[in-house]
Amino acid sequence: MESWAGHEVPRLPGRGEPLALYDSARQAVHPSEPADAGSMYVCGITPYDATHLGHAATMITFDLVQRMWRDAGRPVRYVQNVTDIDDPLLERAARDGEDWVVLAMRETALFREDMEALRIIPPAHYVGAVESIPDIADKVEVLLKDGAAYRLDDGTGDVYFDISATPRFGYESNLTREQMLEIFPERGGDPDRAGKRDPLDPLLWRGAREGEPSWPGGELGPGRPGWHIECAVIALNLLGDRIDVQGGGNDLLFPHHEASAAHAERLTGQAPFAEHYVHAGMIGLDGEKMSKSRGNLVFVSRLRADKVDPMAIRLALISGHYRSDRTWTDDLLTAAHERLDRWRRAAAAPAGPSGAELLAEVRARLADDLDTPGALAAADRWADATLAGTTGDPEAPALFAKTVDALLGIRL
Ligand code: 5CA
Ligand code: ZN
Repeated sequence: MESWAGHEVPRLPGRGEPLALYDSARQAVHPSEPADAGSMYVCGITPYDATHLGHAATMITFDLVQRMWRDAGRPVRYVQNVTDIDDPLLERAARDGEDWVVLAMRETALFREDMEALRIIPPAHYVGAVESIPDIADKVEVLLKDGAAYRLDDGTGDVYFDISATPRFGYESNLTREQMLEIFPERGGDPDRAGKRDPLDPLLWRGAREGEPSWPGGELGPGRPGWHIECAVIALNLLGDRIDVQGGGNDLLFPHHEASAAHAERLTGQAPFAEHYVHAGMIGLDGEKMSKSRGNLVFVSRLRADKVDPMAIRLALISGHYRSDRTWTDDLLTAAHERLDRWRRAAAAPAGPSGAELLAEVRARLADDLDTPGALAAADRWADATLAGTTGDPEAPALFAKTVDALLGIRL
C-alpha cells in the first residue's frame, strides 16, 4: 500500500543521545539501543472512520521515537499496518450501506493527508491486511501443523491459537488471568465461543461466511485473517524475527500485543518478539476515551478544515507525556497556539541565548522516555529569554527552529 509523502528533516549539529523507553513487558524504562538500524512496528488504523486526535497522538509518539533514533545516528526501519479488513469495518459499511472497500480506501486516504499535515515521517512500508492475506494464511497453516493452533469442529472453518502453545502468555501485559478474562471480550475477543480449548484463545482465521468477504486460504479453506496474526506476520515479514519496538496505544496492551507476540514467538522460536512494547496513553474527551464506538471524536481533518494550524495540534498533543491518558480540551489548543506564536517570534529574533545548550537540553529530555513536557519547558525558557531581549548568539534562533523541527516535528 502506498505510504504518505515525507518532508525534509533538518540535520542537527553533533549527535543525539541514546533513547530510553518504557517497556510494558518489563514495566520499566530501559535503553533502546538498536545495534544498527532501529526496527519499529506500529499498529495503524482500522479505516472505518476519520483519524481522531487519539490516533494522531499515538502516531506522533512513534514519530518522536523515529526522530530520536535518527538524531542518534541510527537508520530506522519502520513498518505500519492498516487493518483494512475486520469486523468493525464491515459493520460500519453495512450500517451506512456503503461498500467496505470504498470506505476503507477513503478513510485511509484521509489518514495519509492528516499524517502529512502533522509532519509524521512516513513508514518505509505501509501495509494492508488484505494484501498480506496469502502470507498470513501460510503462517496460520504452519501454526496448525505445529500443533499450536486448532480448527473448531463446528463446520465454520475457524482456526484458533492455543495459548498454552507458549509458556510466556501474559508476560507482555503483566495481567492476571482474571484481568485478561475481563478485558478480552471488551476488545474483540470471544471467550464464550463453544469448542475453544481456552476462553482466551484468539482467532487466527475466520472461515468464510455467507455475505462476508473471504479469500482463498489454501489448505485452511476460504476465509479471512484474525487481527493479532495480521500484525505478527506483517512485522515478521518486513522486519525479521525480533524487533526493537512494538508500538500502539495502551488499548492494545491486551489482548492484541500479547497475542501478536505469542504468535510471532511460536513461529520463530525466539523471545521476546519485541525488545520494547511501547504504549501511548489514551486521548479522551469529556472524561471518556476517544473512540469510534463512543462517538466522542475530534477529527484531525475537521480541525484542518477549520484552518487550525496542524503544528498547534501537534504541539497540544505533545504538551502531555505520551504515556499518560489525557483529555483533549479547547484550552489545550489555545495554549498551543500561544506557544507556537511565541516560538515563532523568538525564532525570528536577531539573537538569543545559547542554541547549543537548548539543543542539548531538548535532546536530554526526549532521550528520557520522550519527556515532551520537559522538552517544551526548555524551549519555552529559551523563547522567553529571547523575547525578553537577551542579546547573545545570532545563530541561536536558527538553531532553535531547527531543533524543534528535527526533534519535535514542529515547523515554525
Ligand atoms: N488497526 C488496529 C491496530 S492493528 C487499531 O487498533 N486500529 S484503531 O484505528 O482503533 O487505532 C489505531 C491506533 O491508534 C492504534 O495504535 C490504537 O492503539 C491508537 N488509538 C486508538 N484510540 C486511541 C485514543 N483514544 N488515544 C490514543 N491512541 C488511540
Ligand atoms: Zn496491530
